[in-house]
Amino acid sequence: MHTKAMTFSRHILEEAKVQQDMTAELSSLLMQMGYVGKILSREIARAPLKGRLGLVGETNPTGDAQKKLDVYTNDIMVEAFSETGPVAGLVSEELEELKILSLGREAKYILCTDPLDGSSNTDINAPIGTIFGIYRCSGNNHRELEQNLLNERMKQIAAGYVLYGASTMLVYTCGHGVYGFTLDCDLGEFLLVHENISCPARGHYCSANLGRYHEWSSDIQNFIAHLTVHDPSTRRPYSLRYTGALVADFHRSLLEGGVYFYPPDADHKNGKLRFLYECAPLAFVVEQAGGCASTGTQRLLDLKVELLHQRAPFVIGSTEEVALYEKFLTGGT
Ligand code: AFP
Repeated sequence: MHTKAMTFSRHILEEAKVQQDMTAELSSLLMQMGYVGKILSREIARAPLKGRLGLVGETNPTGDAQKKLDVYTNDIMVEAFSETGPVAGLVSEELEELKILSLGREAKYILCTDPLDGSSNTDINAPIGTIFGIYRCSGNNHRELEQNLLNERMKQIAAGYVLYGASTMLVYTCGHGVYGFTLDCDLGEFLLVHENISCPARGHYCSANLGRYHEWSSDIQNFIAHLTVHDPSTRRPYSLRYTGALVADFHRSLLEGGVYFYPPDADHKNGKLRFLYECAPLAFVVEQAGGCASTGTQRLLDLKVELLHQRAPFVIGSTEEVALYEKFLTGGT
């Protein structure tokens, strides 16, 4: 079985034969991301044995309490991409500023990442993830790179995530479909399991932190009232699934259909999730799979960002549910 299987590296090489934008530099960057996914998978599994659970006692640039694993996985990410040439700059949830990694000729990309998504799950052995978005870049120094990234003169050309769950999965797109690979730990290879993933146009799961229900606008409360009405002819009520790790909750919507949303609340006036390394990469993935991502009032990827750690209201998943959410938010129902 394994001799026929398509490894992640071979998949990238095959794509490079037919996709012009899959340059040698992008291929090597993506392969390195696969390698990082394997290291993180191993280190996350060992964390309880190595004393790497619990809090550090510091906060990250957006005010979240940092877990030891947040810092450790960020250090691994920085180290892994400092050793290779294609990444000019790294934007991470755990770093205040864009970090220059290389200004060499090969350094054509900016990597935006949340190295450890869902940190509240680390200490209870629940799913967590790594999110990445890759932007083509130009710029000779820190200021130019950051300005170009924020002015959207750089295009997101690849994105994906690694999900550390019952098994470790890597899902990626480089703008020509979405592919999902499962890590075979014995072989040390990500093997293709989900070819050309298509997000169902409609599902019956919804994911949101309903603990915030009373802080949400009446439009969103009405949307929830709609989803929870008992009407089997329209497959309602929807079932609630919420792990507290965006990657895990989104992954369910991507494969099985449904909707994930994180609207503004009392503590997060502009939503909680960060645009560059949480929302935008998953938006790119979902659109490539035929789904949708929005702020509730506009396409997510059309949003102009001014700050590296800018937050955005976020809804993502099946086209029908995202459209319905927008309809409730813009007074269409
Ligand atoms: P981090 O662990 O990277 O900070 O991400 C957590 C997260 O941004 C996202 O993964 C979850 O969907 C969301 O927060 C959960 O937030 P609540 O605990 O407020 O529901």
